[in-house]
Amino acid sequence: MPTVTNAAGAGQHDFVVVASRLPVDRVEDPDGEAGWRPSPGGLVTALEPVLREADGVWIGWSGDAGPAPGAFEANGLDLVGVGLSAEQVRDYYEGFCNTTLWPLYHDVISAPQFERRWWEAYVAVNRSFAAAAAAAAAPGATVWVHDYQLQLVPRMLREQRADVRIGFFNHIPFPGYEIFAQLPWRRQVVEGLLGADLLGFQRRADATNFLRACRRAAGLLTKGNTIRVRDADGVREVQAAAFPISIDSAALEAIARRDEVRKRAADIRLALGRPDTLLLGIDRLDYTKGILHRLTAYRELLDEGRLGPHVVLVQVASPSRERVEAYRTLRDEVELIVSRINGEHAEVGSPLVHYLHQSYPREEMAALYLAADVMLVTPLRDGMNLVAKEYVACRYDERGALVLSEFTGAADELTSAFLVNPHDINGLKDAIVRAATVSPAEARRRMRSMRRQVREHDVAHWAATFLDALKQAPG
Ligand code: GDG
Repeated sequence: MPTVTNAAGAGQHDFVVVASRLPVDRVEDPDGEAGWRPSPGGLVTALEPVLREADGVWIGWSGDAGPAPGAFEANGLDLVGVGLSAEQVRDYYEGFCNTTLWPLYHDVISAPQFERRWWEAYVAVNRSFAAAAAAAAAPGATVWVHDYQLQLVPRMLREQRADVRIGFFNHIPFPGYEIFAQLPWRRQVVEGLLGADLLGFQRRADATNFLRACRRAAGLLTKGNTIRVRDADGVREVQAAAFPISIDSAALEAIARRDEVRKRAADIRLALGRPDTLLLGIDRLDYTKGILHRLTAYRELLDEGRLGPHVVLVQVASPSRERVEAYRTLRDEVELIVSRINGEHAEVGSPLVHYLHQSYPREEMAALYLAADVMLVTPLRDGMNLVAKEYVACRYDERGALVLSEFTGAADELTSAFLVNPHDINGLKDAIVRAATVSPAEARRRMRSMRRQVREHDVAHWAATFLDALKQAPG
């Protein structure tokens, strides 16, 4: 039995979620009074029932520089805010997380930068999160740590609290060893993660890449999904496996079925001048999402006159990481090609690309999904891609077609999509044309099969499967 090494300082929560961000945003009312507004995402929807049932707490950062907000309650959930100084936001968040790890783990689509100062900030911030988790967890609690921003937390936490059960889930890809090996701190990252009892990845390939990194970067023995780790308490066995994340399919479908959302979908098509075909892209404005490849394919199809008379593209690119240079450059490149397409092909009053650098409420997203004939999801690398699953969940009418990059986790599951290699612009163009001209019968067959997958494997199923495996992990 594991020992309670810190029972005196143990907290009171039997279930602790540790994620880079809190599930709320700080807001100010007109009188300058600060408060918190829920920022609903898939993760909080999935974990809310578990949090309520197990007297849980969510530890995260508010998104603003400043002192730690500490423990508070919002929307009936217990939350603990970790504080980041302005320097930590720069070095840890914008630096190590978004300019080192993000591009490295996405197959170096953009060149990662390795700065020793950023690594030191990463260690310090991970230590703050681990301390907050150690203080909140009751003896024998379950702690679930999320994502690449917090890879050192499992080991730091285990060193303080050998009694707790620790799970870790990586939302983004885990790269092949030849790429991971570039990281000057590769051994520390592997050892940090191995403080967990169970490590979850989006795809089998990510888990395999991690197992290889354990052998190569840390010289450990692995057998199947199991890694043998020797630490202060002797030999432990850690499991690494795939747990593909999903969405709250039923809730999203219910939004799409609302009268006002269906009306809005019809109004969107009207506002676009009743196109014969409506193509749609929805992404955070991120260089992993293949937005430029998609726009290039669309532009060439227009140049060649292969798309029929009235085919319109709506591209929502929600603002993201705007202080990071690679994101500013991408925005310029996207806006240049959008204006070239419109400059060369549009007529007065009817642009061919409707580019929206804004964020929308979920109802508007559902209306867009419902209005679109062809959904374009073309990342160069993506852990899962929830947008693809959201499109499928909204299409209760069994219409519409999905063009989906092979390099997303979703492609392992949504095999009835029109699968593409986004680097192959000719192949991408052919897939767009096929999706735009597919017969209604074939479109229905494909959509039905994808909908079955998304309905049966929703986010609640994902969380339950992971937490069940964590309970059973050898530890
Ligand atoms: C990471 C991994 C993995 C986007 N714009 C708006 C908006 N969104 C929502 C989408 C979707 C979510 O954001 C984006 O999720 P993705 O999965 O597509 O991508 P990442 O943000 O890169 O997420 C990814 C995910 O973690 C989960 O593990 O799938 O691979 O990179 O839900 O709908 N939502 C609203 N307005 C917008 O303007 N309301």
